[in-house]
Amino acid sequence: MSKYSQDVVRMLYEHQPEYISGQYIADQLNISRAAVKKVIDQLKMNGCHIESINHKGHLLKQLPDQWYSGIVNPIIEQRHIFDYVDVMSTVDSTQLKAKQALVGNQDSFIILSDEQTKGRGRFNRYWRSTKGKGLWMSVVLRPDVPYAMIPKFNLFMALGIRDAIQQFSKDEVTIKWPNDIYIDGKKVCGFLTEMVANYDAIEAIICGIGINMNHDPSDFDEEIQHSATSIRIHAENDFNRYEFLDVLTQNIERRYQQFLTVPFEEIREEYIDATNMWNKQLRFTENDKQFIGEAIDIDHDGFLMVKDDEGQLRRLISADIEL
Ligand code: BT5
Repeated sequence: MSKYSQDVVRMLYEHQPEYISGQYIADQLNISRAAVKKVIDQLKMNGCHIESINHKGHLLKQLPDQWYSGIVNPIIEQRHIFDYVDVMSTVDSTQLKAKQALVGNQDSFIILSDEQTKGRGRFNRYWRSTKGKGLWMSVVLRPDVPYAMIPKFNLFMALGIRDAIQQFSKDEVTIKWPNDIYIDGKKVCGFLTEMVANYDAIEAIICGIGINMNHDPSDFDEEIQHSATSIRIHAENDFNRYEFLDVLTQNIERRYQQFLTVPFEEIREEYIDATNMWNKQLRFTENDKQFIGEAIDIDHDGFLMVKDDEGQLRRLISADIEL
């Protein structure tokens, strides 16, 4: 693609729903009108839905089902906690890319991709990351905190992600402790937090976030059709992926700052209210062992308190839970 394509997409996006003339774009970028036309033709060929009318100009009719760095960059530049964002069209896993990119520097950044060919969940389980349908990203941060704080990071992120999705969903969005976000009994997001550490401190936190955004029910393959949902399925209005990225990263920034400055206790009630696991029998898997029990509380450190079916109280830091 032309080196001006990102600038042109950004201008079209910022001017929606107005048309902008080829001359205006040419003047802003200091290129010829013929060059602008070439860029716009290229964008159209790449699936960007642009309407061009003589004497009126060009209008971005529909948002492309892909991430354009020309629109993504200005959004992330507003977030103080990130140095940059790397926008990719395809990648094995944003998590793997992030781990490679964090070596030998102190940058905090985001890797965002339209598609992942080897998206991974916890315990190396697959994460289906269909092209153009979701938000597949990894966030690298550099908090100066002890290892023991990592589970707490997850709790703050869960609230940030939940709040962001809720702004776009007409149905209630809930947290399934510790790693999932649900709408209407189905998983809309899975995330995980990993870290790179040296002998005495954390070098980086890498938070991988997978959010189903634009899927119709038929876009999910058989294995997850009964258990997965997307924001679009529950959205009131047309869903704008860039607005969502803006809101999501604002929430991540806010919760990250909270994570650094307040104890979990301060958000504990809010977290409990946002969680969907109370008052029912659940199946837990912890270190390959299964048991049935009822979640009864989240304690001051963010551990899940469970009463198992033998009446014994268990304190979990992580587990697989079937609702
Ligand atoms: C998670 O794992 O839920 C964490 C997923 C993290 C994915 C992000 S995407 C960006 C970054 N790059 C990566 O490679 N990973 C991160 P877990 O709790 O283990 O759940 C995995 C299970 O969710 C699978 O075994 C499937 O049953 C189900 N699943 C897979 N893809 C799904 C999807 N798109 N939507 C809903 N459920 C899915």
